[in-house]
This record gives sequence, C-alpha cells and structure tokens, in this order.
Amino acid sequence: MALQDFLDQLDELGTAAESAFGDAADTETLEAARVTFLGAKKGRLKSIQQQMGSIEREDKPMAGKAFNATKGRIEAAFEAAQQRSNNTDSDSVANAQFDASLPGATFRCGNVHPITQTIEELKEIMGRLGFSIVDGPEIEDDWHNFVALNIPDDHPARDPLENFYLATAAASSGAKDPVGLLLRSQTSTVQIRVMEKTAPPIRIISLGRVYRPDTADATHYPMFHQIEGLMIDTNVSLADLKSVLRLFATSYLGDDVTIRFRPSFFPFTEPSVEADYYWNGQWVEFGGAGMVDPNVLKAVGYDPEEVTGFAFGLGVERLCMRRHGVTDIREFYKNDVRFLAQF
Ligand code: FA5
Repeated sequence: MALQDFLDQLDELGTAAESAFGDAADTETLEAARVTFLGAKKGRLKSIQQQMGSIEREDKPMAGKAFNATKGRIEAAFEAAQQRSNNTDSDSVANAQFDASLPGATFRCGNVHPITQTIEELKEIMGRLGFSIVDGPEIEDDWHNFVALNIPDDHPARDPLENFYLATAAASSGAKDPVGLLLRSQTSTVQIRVMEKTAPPIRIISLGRVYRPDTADATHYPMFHQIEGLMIDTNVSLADLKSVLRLFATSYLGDDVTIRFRPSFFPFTEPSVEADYYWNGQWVEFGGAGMVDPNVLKAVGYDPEEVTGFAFGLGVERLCMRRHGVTDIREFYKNDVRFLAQF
C-alpha cells in the first residue's frame, strides 16, 4: 500500500471518529461509536493497523508514527465525549431529584452569648438604680491597675505570676512607665479613670473583661468579666453599699437568694467586705466591695474629709452561673452550640 493512501485513510478515520464521538447524545451511542472506532478486534483503527504490513519497508517508520498520532487523537476525542456524558448524567440525576415543592433548608438562628445577655441585664438593673455606664481600656498601666488603687510596690498582687504583663506592647508603647503595662486584672482601674476626670457626685458602673493567670476550674477562668460599681458623694455610707448590693443581687438572682457579707481586705477599700451567695449547699463568692480608701480619694485629687464613697467588683460569670444553674464556668467558653443555644 502506498504511504500517502495510508496517511489519507488515517486522517479520514480521525475526523470520522471525532465527529461520531462529538455527536453521541447518550451513553449507548457513545459506546457503539467506541466499538466502531476503538474496538479491540473489529474496530476501524485495528483494521487500519493491519494494513501497515503492506507498506513499503522504508515508509514503515513514518506510517507507524502517523498511526500512533491518530490513535491518540481518537482516544482523546472519546475521553472528552465520555467526560461530557458523565457531567450531563449527574446533572440530570440532580434535576430529577429536585422537587420545587419541598420546603427550603432551614438556617439555625444564632443567639446572644449568655455572658453578653447577663451584661445587658446587669446594666439595665443598675441603670434603674441610677448608675450610668462607662468603659475602660483592657490594657492598663501600673498607675491605674496598682498605684492609684493603693497597691504598693511590694504587694503580692503585682507578682508576675498573678498578672499578664505585656512585654511587647510595653516596649513599643512609649508610655511613661512601659514596664508596667498589663492586661487589667480587675475593673477597679475604671474607678480611677473616672475619678481623675470627674468631680463628685459619681454613680457609675463599668463592665468588661479582666485577665488573671488562674488555672481554669469549675469557678475560675483566666479571662472573665467583672462589673465594677462606684458611688461617691457626701455622706455615702456602708449601709448604702449594703442596700445597693442586696437590691442588685435580688433583682438579678431572685428574691429567694440568700447573700452574706464577710469582712475582707482590699488595699483600695476600708472597710472591705466579700459578698457571697448560697448555692448548691455552699457559699460562693461573687464579689468584693467596700468604702473607697481615703488614700485612693487623695490619689485622684478628692478631699476625703468632704466626700466618701463605696465601690464593688463582682464576677459576671459567677452571677450568670447561679442564675442559670451552670455548674462549670468553662462551659461558657467551649463554644459548644448545644450548650449556648439553651440561653
Ligand atoms: C476584685 O477583683 C476587686 N477589684 C473587687 C473590688 C472592687 C473590691 C471594688 C472592692 C472594691 P476579687 O479578686 O475578689 O476582687 O474578684 C472579684 C470577683 O471576681 C470574685 O468574687 C469572683 O466572683 C470573680 N473572680 C475572681 N477571679 C475569677 C476567675 N479566675 N474566674 C472567674 N471569676 C473570678
């Protein structure tokens, strides 16, 4: 057989195969076309291959090369057609299953985190008692977290093991005393910030995150929230503190709540008390409080002979736990929606 005739046949076969595969509308037609062109025994490609034996010896290399190229071309056309057919099939399966009368997929609505809900409620209760809300920074300096609160240099509350000092932020802050920058360990810092800028009378609360390197257990977490209250005026007494704290506790926890005050010590209050509530057979501490120490009043420029005041700092998580019967503070921060969706 002449080489040119062989090459012409190959070319014609390639074109015919491409068109047959391209036209195949379903898998049966495609399979039939595959058998016609690529069938192992009687396929048209196979029969052309058999004709190679009659080609002149010196033309054989060229004929072989052309044959392989055509084989590749036909196989590629088949694979492309097969791919198209698979896609169309899966589309048609999806289309067949789509039922426009079915209700749409429902989306679960998120809800407000229980601690955020508690914060909102506490603000509301204290708002009714005439306290306004102020905010303070979470990164604090030595002055507001310790010095102005009458916490001396050698006090254990300053220990690096009790605080999250910020080495990086401190170095780059340009603050007067950069070594002392830390994540605030209590919201009492806000008392100082308010008194520095405002003349008495004062009646504020501040709610926010505080940080302590406490090991997490059922009642402790290294990041938690406090509500700080401060009232400064002429003739404010410990009796006022007691009434406000009792009203606060019963408004949030319910009239049946039993609370008690224990004598305590805080460097920034004198006298100081610890407030506990009774729950699950034991007393749980929910906050500290006391009459603002005269040294603190002096540090912010007030005259302790003219004004007095009380302050308190309560753990928001502990209040929320009591209210909702949560026995482990860690549940609030596991981000388990099965827990969070209950509030
Ligand atoms: C203070 O932080 C004082 N600043 C409170 C205060 C304010 C006293 C104003 C006087 C005047 P204390 O360290 O006890 O006090 O913390 C107050 C409350 O925060 C505790 O009673 C407790 O309810 C809560 N609390 C303390 N540590 C944790 C913790 N790791 N996890 C969760 N709650 C905590």
